[in-house]
Amino acid sequence: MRTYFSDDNRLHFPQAELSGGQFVTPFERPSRVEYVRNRLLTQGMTDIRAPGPVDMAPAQKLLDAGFLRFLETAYDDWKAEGMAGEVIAANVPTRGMHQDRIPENIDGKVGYYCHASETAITKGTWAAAQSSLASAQHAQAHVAAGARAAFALCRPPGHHATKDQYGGYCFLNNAAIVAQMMRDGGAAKVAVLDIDFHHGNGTQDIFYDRGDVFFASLHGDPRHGYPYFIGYADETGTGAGAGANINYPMPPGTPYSIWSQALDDAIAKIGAWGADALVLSLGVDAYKDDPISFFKLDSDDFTDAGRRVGAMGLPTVICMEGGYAIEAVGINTVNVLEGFEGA
Ligand code: 7XA
Ligand code: ZN
Repeated sequence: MRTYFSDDNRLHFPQAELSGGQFVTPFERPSRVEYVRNRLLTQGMTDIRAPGPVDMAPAQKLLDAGFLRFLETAYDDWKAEGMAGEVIAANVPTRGMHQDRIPENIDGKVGYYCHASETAITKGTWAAAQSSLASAQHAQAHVAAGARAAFALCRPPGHHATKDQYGGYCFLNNAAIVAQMMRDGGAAKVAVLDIDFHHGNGTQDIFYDRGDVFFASLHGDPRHGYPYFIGYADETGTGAGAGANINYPMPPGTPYSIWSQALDDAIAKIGAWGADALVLSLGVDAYKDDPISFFKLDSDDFTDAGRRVGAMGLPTVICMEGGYAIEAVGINTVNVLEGFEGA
């Protein structure tokens, strides 16, 4: 399986993440994807290519124009206002406040466009987010040209980014944009299967009212884990999208024996729905030693999960999402790819 990967991911590496009331080195850091790249090479998956240029047109079609402009200019606007540090949201519109008025002040704008303040924007964030999207787009082009599957080693990840909000380390929703590109390329029905530990709220947001893209997410129960306010089982889609969204929230300590039942159910539902192409949002933070998650999957389980997804037989673009047990991230990610290829 071919991998697309951009060194420009390194342009995004905030000094700090607000976690547990402290500023710590971000869990989402460049070494994560270096471990994946090294593991790919160790395992002989050496077809790793730099993506060509990003195409922003599909993002512009799918996402809010003001949000894209914001992401592009936020850091410069922040600095122009005399802010000393990186861009961090401190004031957000909560219950009882206006949800639809966008402040002119950059501090206010950041609060409007951000849903989680752990995620900082740096000078290089926009370029890195675009390079991440470029990897996903070129993986999609490779599949459109006839490959069974391709792996986009995206960083920063994307599945928490909505039409008009960033957060959870995500800025541009790579998986959603690629799903739209598959639709535009001729696939009648596209499914996004999200096996990252965290609910793919951004992908759900983007397709919630659409009947042509099915979204399934396996994740930590939002009563116990980020993103906390979305990801419940009763969120099933609306309008034309009614019935095309399915969530599998699971409790702390969930082992593979339970998790894999949810995976099988999601796979069966995607099959019954009639998807003819698949995007896999691949996070490996369901791993037992992940520092910010609470499932109990072991490394071998990821191989088995990959096998089950590969057995779906669909043209598939695999986009990297989360995973923070740094040294195991490479093993677990490549295990999924190997399982997929061995199906
Ligand atoms: O899939 N998403 C992630 O792995 C990022 C989760 C961010 C959690 C931060 C909570 N403050
Ligand atoms: Zn995650």
